[in-house]
Formats: sequence, C-alpha cells, structure tokens
Amino acid sequence: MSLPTDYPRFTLGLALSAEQRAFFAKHGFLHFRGFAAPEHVQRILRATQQVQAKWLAEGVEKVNGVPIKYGHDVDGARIVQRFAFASQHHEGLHELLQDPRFRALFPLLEAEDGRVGENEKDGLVVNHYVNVDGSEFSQMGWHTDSLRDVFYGKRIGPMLNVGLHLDCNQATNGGLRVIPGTHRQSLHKMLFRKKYYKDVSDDPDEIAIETEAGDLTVHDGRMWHRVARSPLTGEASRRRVMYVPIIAGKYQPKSEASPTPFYLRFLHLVK
Ligand SMILES: O=C(O)CCC(=O)C(=O)O
Ligand SMILES: [Fe+2]
Repeated sequence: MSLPTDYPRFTLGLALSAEQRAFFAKHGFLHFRGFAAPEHVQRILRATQQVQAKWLAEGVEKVNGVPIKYGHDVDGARIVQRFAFASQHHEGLHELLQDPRFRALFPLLEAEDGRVGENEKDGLVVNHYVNVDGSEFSQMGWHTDSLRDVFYGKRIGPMLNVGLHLDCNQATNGGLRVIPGTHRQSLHKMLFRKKYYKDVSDDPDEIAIETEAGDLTVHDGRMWHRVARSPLTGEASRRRVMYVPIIAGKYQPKSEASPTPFYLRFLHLVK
C-alpha cells in the first residue's frame, strides 16, 4: 500500500501564518522544512554523541527518574537509543531550545501561556533507531503522548510534541505515521481506538511523515501516531529524531529525586 505523503511542508518563522494555524486545527500536525541547516544538524548529532559517551562511561541508567534505553549500533558498539533531558547535559542542546521560533508554536496550545518543557515530562528526548540483529528499539506501536497525563490522574493538559528530525527519512524506511484529525476525538477514542503500544499494524487512514534532515514537526499530544519499523537493515535504517514538549499550566520540573513514571513501564513493549 502506498501511503499519502503529499501533505504540505511549511517554513517556520517567528509567527505562524493563518494557513499554518488552519492546517494544524484541522489535522493536528504541521511539518516545517529546513528548521536546522545541515551544519547545525551535524553539530546537534555531535552533541548527542558527546552526551552518549558520558552516559556510557558513567553507566547512567535513569535521568530524573526516566530510564535511558541502550542498544547496539551496526558495528556492535553500545549506543544510547532513547535519551531523556538531553539538553540538561549539553550547552549546545540547551541553546537549541532557546530558538525564538519555538515561541511561534505556543498559540497552538490554545492556552494562556506556553513554554518549552526542557525540565518537565521527559525533557529533550532523543530517539535513535537502527535495525541490527537483535535490535530492541526499531519501532514504536500506536499511542498518544497525552495518555501520560491520564496515568498521573490529571486532566489532559494542553501539550504539543515538537520533533527535530536529524536524518533524511523516506516512508520506505519506516518512521513516523500519524492519523490526521485524531487530536479532536473523544476521550473514549483517545483511550481505546487502539491497543496502546501493542498495536503495530498499518491503519488505512495513516499518513507517513517523510523528512529531510533538519525538518521540524509538531503534533498535538492527543493525536494517534506510531513509528513503523524499517524494512531495511544496517546503516540505511538509521533514523534519529529529538522531541521536546511544549506545554502550559503549572510548572512541574523533574529532579534526580523524581520517581519513574508509570507510563514508562510500557517501554519494554518498544521493540
Ligand atoms: O520517533 C518518533 O518519530 C516518534 C517517537 C514517539 O512517538 C515518542 O517517543 O513518543
Ligand atoms: Fe509519541
């Protein structure tokens, strides 16, 4: 089946256009080309490798209560496959989150205020997918990011998940799939449309997000999405993307003393 990939790509400036706001209201996501220039992408990748080297050397298991997922690269080297709070561990990544263009996204929250959640939820997450023999991090089943609020017994707060894509990724290499419009569903549908994380099957209404390195995406926390496994193996399957939440409401920073969130007990289902 060929997936539609012909939705519009926009450019992110210091304010959203009426067209961009309307697209997000209807579909629940936006895709911007060229947020980071190629040399900036390389600097960001080097920064994640520096954090990785430090965490490997120190045997870091959790950051602020969030488990760090390790795996192996094509050459057998141990790597970090899911980082959390990465910007707290690298000045260059912290600086990246100060980019004024993030503020342009705040109105999409439809809340009074807005902020980049550098110290909240899982902070700046980096996902590094690569298919090798015995991979345990090559896809992620269907989910919404807002379910996490439900686990905490909270009202679902406004939340956007912003992704900075660090590799060029065609739909034929798996990657992000979203079901447009599901950000406007009932709570019942948000909870029960699919089996959280276990369901890894195609959906007739899904679309594939095809990226160039340096593209930025934003999706509503209530929207259903997944990461499809790459049918490729080795170097060709590599996909790196970083996420940071944009949130509103009470400031709830995490610290070293923070407990492991219940929803991360799903992490073992990510394979
Ligand atoms: O890797 C991606 O593009 C999406 C990851 C994701 O949905 C998540 O970490 O919640
Ligand atoms: Fe997600």
